[in-house]
Amino acid sequence: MTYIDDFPGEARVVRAAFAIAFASIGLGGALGVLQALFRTGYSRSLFSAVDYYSILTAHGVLMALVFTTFFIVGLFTWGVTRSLDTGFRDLRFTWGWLGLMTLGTVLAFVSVLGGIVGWIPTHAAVLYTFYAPLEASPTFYLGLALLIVGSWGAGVDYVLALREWRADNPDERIPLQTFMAVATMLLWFVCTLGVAVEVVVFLLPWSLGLIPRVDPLLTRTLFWYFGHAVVYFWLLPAYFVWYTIFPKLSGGRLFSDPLARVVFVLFLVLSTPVGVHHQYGDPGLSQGLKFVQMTSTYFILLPSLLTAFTVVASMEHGARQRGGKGLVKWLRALPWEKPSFSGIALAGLAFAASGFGGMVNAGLNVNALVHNTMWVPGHFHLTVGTAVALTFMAITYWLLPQLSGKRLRLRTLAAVQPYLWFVGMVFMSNAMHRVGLAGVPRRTSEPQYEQVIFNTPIATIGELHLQTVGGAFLLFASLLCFLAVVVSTWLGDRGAEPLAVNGHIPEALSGPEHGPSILDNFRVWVVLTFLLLLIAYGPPLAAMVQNGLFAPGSAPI
Ligand code: HAS
Ligand code: CU
Repeated sequence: MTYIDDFPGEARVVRAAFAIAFASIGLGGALGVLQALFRTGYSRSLFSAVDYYSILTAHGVLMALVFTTFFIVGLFTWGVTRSLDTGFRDLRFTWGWLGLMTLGTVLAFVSVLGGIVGWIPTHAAVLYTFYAPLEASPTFYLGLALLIVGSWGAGVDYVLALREWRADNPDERIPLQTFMAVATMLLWFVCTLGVAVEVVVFLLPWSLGLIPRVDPLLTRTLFWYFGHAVVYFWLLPAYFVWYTIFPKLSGGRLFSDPLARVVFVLFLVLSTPVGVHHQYGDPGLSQGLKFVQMTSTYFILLPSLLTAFTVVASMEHGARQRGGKGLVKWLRALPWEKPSFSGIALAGLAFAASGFGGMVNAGLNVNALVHNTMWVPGHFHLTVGTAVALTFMAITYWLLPQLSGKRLRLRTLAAVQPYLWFVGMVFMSNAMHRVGLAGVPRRTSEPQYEQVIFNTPIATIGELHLQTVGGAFLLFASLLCFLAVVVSTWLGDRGAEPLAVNGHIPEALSGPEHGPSILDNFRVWVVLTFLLLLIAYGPPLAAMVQNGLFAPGSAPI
């Protein structure tokens, strides 16, 4: 039996969410290529320097906010219903939140489009970080608000399903996939509070003309309270795949279930009180506050380092089950020809590199070298653009047959797709890091330093620009392969023979009973999260609003 036979209604929801996610990544990816051509100077005639900002906003919003959120709610809907073995109580509610998310996305996208298309009376060239003093049309903020409120509905569905399951299974440990989905959604509830206040209390009334001005420092601080934690809202679903499905794809089993729970609890508690590491350059925030949040940022490395060891250990266990031997030779025993496996392994490899980049970013003093340079887009194309996006694409190859009852088609394209992505990203992101170190800024339409020339000398900015553009084309080719496989599979017939993909997930080598049951007590972790938040954000926010909510001020403590 596959998922679609057990939960046909939920499978339809997941497919709808995935369809919107894939449409966004397709459109956003095409805009990405245009951007690379424009920014490196290869084709400055594509659009105007002013339109660049609208296109950059559309690219960032579609990739980082829309693709991720839709994929995540789809993935978790599958994981929760599968692991609890119960469907949602009322699918009308489920379609309701998915509809709200879709409406919000359309509204936000059309608002951005207004900046380029003359007859649409909106503008939103505010980038995907959309904080003041840049201002967008109210419809843009409204759209994003609906996207977020809709995604809260997904969290409500997961929590309700868990409560129902708990009533029937009072003494059992929460199944791991549901545990992870609920922990991630709790993190999402906590961190979106910041952006909700920013949008509803400040940005929306301001863009409607109801209040004359906002305090940029206060709204930026509220944004980054959300803006850092959101990266773990993207990462944790990838970890969900790495912990619960990847060991099986490697041929083995997860090493430790309790450790996976500890990792997710650490993310829930520690992800939010670190947002100030995006504001090291902001005047008005004290060095003391920046130092404290730098220290907490280094704590949040811990769960990822734990993940690196456990996931690689589980992968090695799988390789040895498949007959792998030796210190490193076991790597050869892994199924590198299977895109669901290779995509995740390559995503992990990219994440190992970008994790070190993150450590550089987090240093209060070293950050001054890289802040606002192309280094930062280099960092996030490896993290969210590869560790997360490539994992999502890879697992689609494994999930789609279970969700549609159809065999995966165009398998050769699928097999090369992760490698193309990885190689493209190695070129593009390495070049971005390096031009960033040389001082090329981000968030600007002007190509700094050398302009394009095809026969640029080696080891110059011009050569790195060439690598950026070359990488971008490989990435786009990879994306086209992915979309071709998905669309062709989707349009294919349901064959008569049973599917080769088996959705069963084996138990961990060390099961949940080996960990303390307090791990499953989300109430404790949420209280602890708010306590830390009070310490981290209470004093600076109180200082900022002392001279009035809407007046610019600073946080001297
Ligand atoms: Fe970051 C900026 C610090 C992780 C995303 N980050 C950004 C921005 C984005 C982003 C989008 O402290 C730009 C925002 C903007 O537009 O301004 N980041 C960190 C740190 C981490 C980190 C310390 N970032 C992420 C993740 C992201 C993400 C995850 C998205 C998903 N980041 C920063 C800072 C800035 C920043 C500053 C501000 C910069 C500035 O000045 O503007 C850590 O969480 C990283 C920990 C990771 C590790 C790696 C562990 C390795 C693993 C791999 C295992 C291997 C496997 C496979 C499974 C310690 C788990 C093996 C395969 C074989 C074949 C062997
Ligand atoms: Cu961050």
